[in-house]
Amino acid sequence: RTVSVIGMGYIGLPTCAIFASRGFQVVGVDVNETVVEKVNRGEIHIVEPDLDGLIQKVVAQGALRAFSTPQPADAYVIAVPTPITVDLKPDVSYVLAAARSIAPMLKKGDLVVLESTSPVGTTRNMASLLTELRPDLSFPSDINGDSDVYVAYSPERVLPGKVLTELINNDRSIGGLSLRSSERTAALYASFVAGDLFVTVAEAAELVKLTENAFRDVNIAFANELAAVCQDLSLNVWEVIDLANRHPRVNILQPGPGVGGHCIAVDPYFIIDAAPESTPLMRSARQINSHRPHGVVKDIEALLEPGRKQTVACLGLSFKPNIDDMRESPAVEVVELLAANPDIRLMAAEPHTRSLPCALQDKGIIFTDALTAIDEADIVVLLVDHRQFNFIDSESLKDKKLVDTRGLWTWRKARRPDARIEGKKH
Ligand code: SAJ
Repeated sequence: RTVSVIGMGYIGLPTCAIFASRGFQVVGVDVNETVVEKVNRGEIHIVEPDLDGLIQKVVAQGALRAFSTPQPADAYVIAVPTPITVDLKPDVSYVLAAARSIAPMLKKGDLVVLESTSPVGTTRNMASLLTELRPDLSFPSDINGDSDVYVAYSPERVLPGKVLTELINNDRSIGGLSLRSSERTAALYASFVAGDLFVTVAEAAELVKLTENAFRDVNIAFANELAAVCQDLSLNVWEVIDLANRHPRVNILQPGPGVGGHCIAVDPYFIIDAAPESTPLMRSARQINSHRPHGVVKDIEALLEPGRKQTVACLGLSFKPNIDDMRESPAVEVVELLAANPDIRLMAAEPHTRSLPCALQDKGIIFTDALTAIDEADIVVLLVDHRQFNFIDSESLKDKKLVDTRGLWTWRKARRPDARIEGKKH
């Protein structure tokens, strides 16, 4: 049994590793030659706990081999990027290119599963393209019918930093273009998924994936809006949220400098694009979250004393805590905006990387460690709540002006010990 995974990125590579560890012969395909060479050496090009050891093992066993062009298999799993264009339209060209690349190899009995986050209708469009390219084979067209090749959508929903455990333990939706396609897909994933598998139609499975991330975006926008309300009313937003969340049916997420990464900040646009008249809430959440970095910069600039150049130390650059990924990071955007202010001497610290990302190079920003930056700063800005920053001594922050976008110092560390009177259930 051979599985080919097209795209060896943040999702494809761990998926290759898991299939290979469950007895499949796995062929990983990526257009990037460097990725292919690295994987064939048993190395990885992304940071993800425990993945390096697993890849090393399955490559040494000969269960995973990487190629830059597609190879024949019995099942094809497509895990390529689906970005948005500058005018916020979904770009499914990588999915269609992947389908084109496997079309010549398809044979009767094969399965094609799309995993990439995709606009509603993409799986069916992909099947239409395959039908055009391979008129000699039949593809699913009727939910109850049979076909030569089976096609389904089954989105990943794993959290970067916990990918291996979540791949195994999370439940999965499976949207086959026919019931037989769903059955085949369920059998494939049952080889490693310990969670439940839920069968639905392809379009519903596509919308489910987008909905999960849009829900999180709206919830974070709510927290960010509440942060603005609390600023107006001189209240501590983290305390308000913490106490509101003690209600058994309230679960508000955390405010911050904005929403980064390549999922939550992107996927709602796939829904907005498909139903522009019906999505005022999602659109407004996107606006609130993508405007946050500008709000943070305004708060920092309000602390500057006129007529004197002051040092601002920005702590953290990644898009969320305890990872090195700086793609679409709101922290990077804050630093980039601050770099344009001639009254600021700007310092930045990011314990997970050795240098500034491209977007911040040649802008006069001093890249250093957190303690040096704090020491020299007039204003300290906490942009990412990395574990390391928990250990910063409050003495070193004593005479500094603080902009704490994650509530690390202003709430999590400063919680009053006498503010909780324990009830009988304790
Ligand atoms: N964030 C906040 N406040 C919060 C939580 C997050 O401001 O309370 C910010 C983070 O700092 C970060 C951004 O949101 O900048 C996104 O981080 P995240 O941890 O919420 O999500 P991702 O992008 O790492 O992964 C998400 C996950 N989706 C959901 O939790 C619904 C993951 O399960 C998906 O598989 C992934 O998107 C994906 O690939 O779609």
